[in-house]
Amino acid sequence: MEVGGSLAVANVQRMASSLKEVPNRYIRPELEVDRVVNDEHVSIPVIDMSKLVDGYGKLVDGDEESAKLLHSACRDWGFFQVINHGVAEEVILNMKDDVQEFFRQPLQLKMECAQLPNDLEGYGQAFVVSEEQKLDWGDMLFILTRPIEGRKMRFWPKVPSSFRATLDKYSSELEKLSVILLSSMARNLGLDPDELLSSFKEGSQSIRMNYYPPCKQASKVTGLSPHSDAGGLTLLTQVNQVQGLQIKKDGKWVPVDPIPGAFIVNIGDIIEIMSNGEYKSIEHRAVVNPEKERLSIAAFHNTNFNAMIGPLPAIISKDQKQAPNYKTVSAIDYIKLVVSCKLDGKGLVDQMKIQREAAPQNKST
Ligand SMILES: O=C(O)CCC(=O)C(=O)O
Repeated sequence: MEVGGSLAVANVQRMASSLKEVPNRYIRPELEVDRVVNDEHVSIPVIDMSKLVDGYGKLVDGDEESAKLLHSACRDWGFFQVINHGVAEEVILNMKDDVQEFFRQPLQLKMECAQLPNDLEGYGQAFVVSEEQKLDWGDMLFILTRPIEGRKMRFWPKVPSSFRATLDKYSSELEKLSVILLSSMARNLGLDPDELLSSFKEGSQSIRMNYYPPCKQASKVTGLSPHSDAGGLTLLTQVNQVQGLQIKKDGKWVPVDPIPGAFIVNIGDIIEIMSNGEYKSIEHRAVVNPEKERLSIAAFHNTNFNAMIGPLPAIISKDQKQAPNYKTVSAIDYIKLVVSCKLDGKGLVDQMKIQREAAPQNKST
């Protein structure tokens, strides 16, 4: 299925290794006015998954406190960290090692996995839709990992030799975790888990491995532009100890400090739309370090290609007073919309919102 691609731009890792001055296309004047909270007390909620599921990954009843914490994390933050999530440490460490090794290779070898025109997968940069657009200070390797029959192995690195098996294992473990999280969320939304999960059954999963080189003018560039994730649920791992993720909370940028071994989870636009706005996707961005490289791995869990993206009928009928706040479109049309947009805050969700005329005011005579 062809859904469109990204315009080709320079490789940032190579440029960074030889550059004296950052090209103007990477300089972001808006960063001068952005407010960043450097308050240690602002931290995203932490969810202990061992309180929500049993040793077999089945949801347990009873721990109201933890269920409520997850509900408020999804409703009020859109971002949280999960600990005791059941994904073996070895699976995460292997993934981190292999991703680091991939980016360490000479450009020529990495280019064996390069993006092609009209395709988002592969090694390169995404979301470049015009020659005038400002660019991000980073490269990425983007791979569709599920459904398995949709995999395009030409984009899967052969070096290091363990890469393909490592990514396959990581993909299946994160898929299982995402189903558990989605089931808990469905329950918190007053749904039968299947009312949400049916759209994600045999859904797609894609994994983006981000590489942000150090930049002497780090305060003037952006690693990844502010955006909310277009998909359902994202599970993020920071590969090395270099902090860089920031989320927008009450109009200010808040740095997120990852807990070692935890996943950072965020609600994507699809869950915002399906929950009719009860849960919110949150704008986030990646900043760059002046001295050290930074790497992250984001796993996006999306619906299957037959799903309809819109407020879930079960949510609307649960509360007859609720009108749908978002349009409903096919998953394919939704993907086309995503690919045609540059990363731009919550622009995509705004396009899906139903605009209502303000009710006419009663005129007193
Ligand atoms: O690098 C990060 O911490 C954020 C990555 C991210 O937001 C993404 O890949 O969509």
